[in-house]
Amino acid sequence: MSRLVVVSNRVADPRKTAAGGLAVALAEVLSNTGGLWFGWSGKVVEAADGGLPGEGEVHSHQAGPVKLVTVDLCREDHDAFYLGYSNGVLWPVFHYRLDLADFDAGYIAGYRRVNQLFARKLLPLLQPDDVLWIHDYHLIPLAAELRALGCTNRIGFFLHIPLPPPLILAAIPGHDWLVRGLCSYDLVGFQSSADHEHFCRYIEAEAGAQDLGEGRWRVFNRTLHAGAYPIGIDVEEFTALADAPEGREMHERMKKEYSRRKLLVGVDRLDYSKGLPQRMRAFRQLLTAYPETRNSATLIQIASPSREDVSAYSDILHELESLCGSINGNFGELDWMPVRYMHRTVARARLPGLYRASAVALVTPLRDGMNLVAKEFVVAQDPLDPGVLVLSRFAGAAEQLKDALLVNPYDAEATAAAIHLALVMPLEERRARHQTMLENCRRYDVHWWCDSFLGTLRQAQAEERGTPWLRL
Ligand code: GDG
Repeated sequence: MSRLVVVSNRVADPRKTAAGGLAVALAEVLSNTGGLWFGWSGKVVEAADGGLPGEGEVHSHQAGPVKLVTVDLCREDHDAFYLGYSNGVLWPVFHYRLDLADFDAGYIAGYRRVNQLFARKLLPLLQPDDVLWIHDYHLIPLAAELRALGCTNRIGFFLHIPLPPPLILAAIPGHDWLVRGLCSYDLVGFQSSADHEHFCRYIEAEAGAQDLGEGRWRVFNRTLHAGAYPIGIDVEEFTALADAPEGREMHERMKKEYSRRKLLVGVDRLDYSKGLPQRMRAFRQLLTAYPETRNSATLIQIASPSREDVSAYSDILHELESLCGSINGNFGELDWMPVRYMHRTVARARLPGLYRASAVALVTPLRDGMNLVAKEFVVAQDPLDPGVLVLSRFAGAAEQLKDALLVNPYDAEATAAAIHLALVMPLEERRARHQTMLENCRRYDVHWWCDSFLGTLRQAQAEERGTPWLRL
């Protein structure tokens, strides 16, 4: 089988457990093919130390059967490519937040420069039969840049975040350039059928694409495959983590600590897309509208630090701290604090025990590509006495986990009512809902995701040899 080359902004050492299910799963596929993983090293080189735009030192090391190759970025490239265009334009707009986008005209040049740098450094490492799998919004133009240098390998792209409807996408200056970049791939994968639908509507309306059926499109004089490939978790890996001594110990400890109360849990990166202030308002509404929950329900909210050098993130941090403080101030008792909020990263080995000890999980993003926490919560439950998932209808996961209590996170009253329902739900109903969700998580796990995406990409390879390359 041809070798797999994965390219993503960040590269994780798959041998470290902190890497998470995605890294482990990708590493497994990479190991089978003796693969290569390429990305940014995470190192920023200052101009004073010789960091030049569009240049960067390459590092390479072997992690088991997988070769990890990374490249440094200079300060100017990092700021324009990573902070500016990726996280200041694409992240907010793709999460429907035009109000938070900073359309600084200088960012796009840095974005393009880094994609060209990646293409230049990656090309000499490629073998003729390699299949390339590029990940996420940082690297949308990479296929076109590789093609411009003469690369003829098959290249697939997976977007981990949502794709907004055409009219929101069209607000980005240069959106047509961006979508031409997407159309340079042989296969483009999305998290949900809603995102896939947005892509199809955009290319039909803005680029006159022709639907060839079965996920194939004729656009910009070439053939492209597109589809929904919802990402899953590594169920076996996560179950093993739950059964490991640290997982069990955490579960026992939390059960004991909260034996008199029901535990609600939220685990998120501290990001405005995750709906944390809205969640706190819904929890405050729960305590207000259902007084019996006072002194009997505790919310543990882990908000792991993320992108702290982007200003919208410090705003959300302050808003969240102030809301948690006021809920505890208004409702807290000497022996009960309603919210335990932690702005810290918790060791991955402790997450399954925390999930399992919780009666309810609050996964209420305003917009999310998929949301893996929802799936981790389901998989960590005791099937005989499972907790209830309260899930935003705006998470990609809502297309699959239909037996969660689906909520509109903007509606604090209705979300509070759903949380109350979750807290009092009879055992039989909890079991029935959990069973169907668990089956879904098992069936559509991370291995299914890899296999189905790569299966289509390899098939596209056989079908479309000779399709002309698109130049940006
Ligand atoms: C993007 C898309 C899509 C969180 N806090 C801690 C911690 N986590 C882990 C969770 C989970 C992962 O991080 C978060 O996954 P999500 O899916 O929620 O979200 P994003 O980071 O926004 O990722 C998203 C995903 O890509 C995959 O395609 O689902 O929609 O936005 O695994 O457990 N892990 C540890 N400590 C924490 O404090 N160890």
